[in-house]
Amino acid sequence: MLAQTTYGRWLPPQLSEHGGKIDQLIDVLHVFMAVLFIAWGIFFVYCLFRFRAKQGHAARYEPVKGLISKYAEIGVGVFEAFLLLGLSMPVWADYKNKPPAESERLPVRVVAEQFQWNFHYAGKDGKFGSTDNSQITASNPIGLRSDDPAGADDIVSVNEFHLPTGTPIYLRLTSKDVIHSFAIPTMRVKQDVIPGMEIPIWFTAKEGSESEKLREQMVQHFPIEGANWYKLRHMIASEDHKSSGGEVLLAKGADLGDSFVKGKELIESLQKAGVAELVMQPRHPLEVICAQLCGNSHFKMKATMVTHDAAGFNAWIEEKSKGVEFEDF
Ligand SMILES: [Cu+2]
Repeated sequence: MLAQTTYGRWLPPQLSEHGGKIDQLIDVLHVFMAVLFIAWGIFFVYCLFRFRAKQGHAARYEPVKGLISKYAEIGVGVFEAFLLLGLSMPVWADYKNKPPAESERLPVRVVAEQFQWNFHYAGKDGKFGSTDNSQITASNPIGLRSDDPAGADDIVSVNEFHLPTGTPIYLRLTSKDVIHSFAIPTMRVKQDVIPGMEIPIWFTAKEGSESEKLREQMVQHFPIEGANWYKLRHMIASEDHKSSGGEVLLAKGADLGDSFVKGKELIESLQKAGVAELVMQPRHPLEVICAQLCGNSHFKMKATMVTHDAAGFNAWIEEKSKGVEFEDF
């Protein structure tokens, strides 16, 4: 069902604390580039017309002495310097130079491989068990050592990234095989993952961006005059919905935007297919993807991201910390 996903036409929703500034930068850059593109394009077409070959006109070879073009060029240069020195560098420095304090952050090791994401949590004791590549097996993908007591309660989550909102997450990224790129579009996080290196990256998910809340926002049920009306926001259809006569009411991939779903037959079709969640999918899935073409199954290198409030996350750690089983020893 979740094979087809899309992030919409512009930027995906922004759920991290630092991401607003990055979005602002992207917006400013795009608007500025659009203005330059249109202005230079108009000027180019004007020149083609104005200075076209004409009978009895010879070209002059001295440069133009007009001041307008000079001022325009200086203006563009000054604005570009402002973009780099005034906007980009402070935003980037603010984000990259200040790792969260050790006492506040949640450390998670991320071990990438063709084609999955392994998330290693320290568990209840807060201590990471040591790993050994020679102990890697199918059920122990990061090679956690069975003789290290610190690793007894460690959690290794394959393709499922659980995190609390409002807490700085401190990731240490490494790879078992080739270069991957750890990317969470909704958190504005992207970092190359390189074998033999451990690269730190950090971010904080905004409070209120818990998966449960988001899901509730996405699908709301409205009982009106005895019929179920669905308000399906930010959803796309994952299959065709047809009337009894075979007419397509809602085509696969249709984006519902913010509109109400209307029409008796369509609602019946939705109901027949089960609850709305089964036939529709969020337009903005919360997921970790690989942004580096890392092999023939790169496209399916994805992890689900599940955001919790602090209590929900602690409950998850509690539940999963029961101990790692090493079946293959
Ligand atoms: Cu990859």
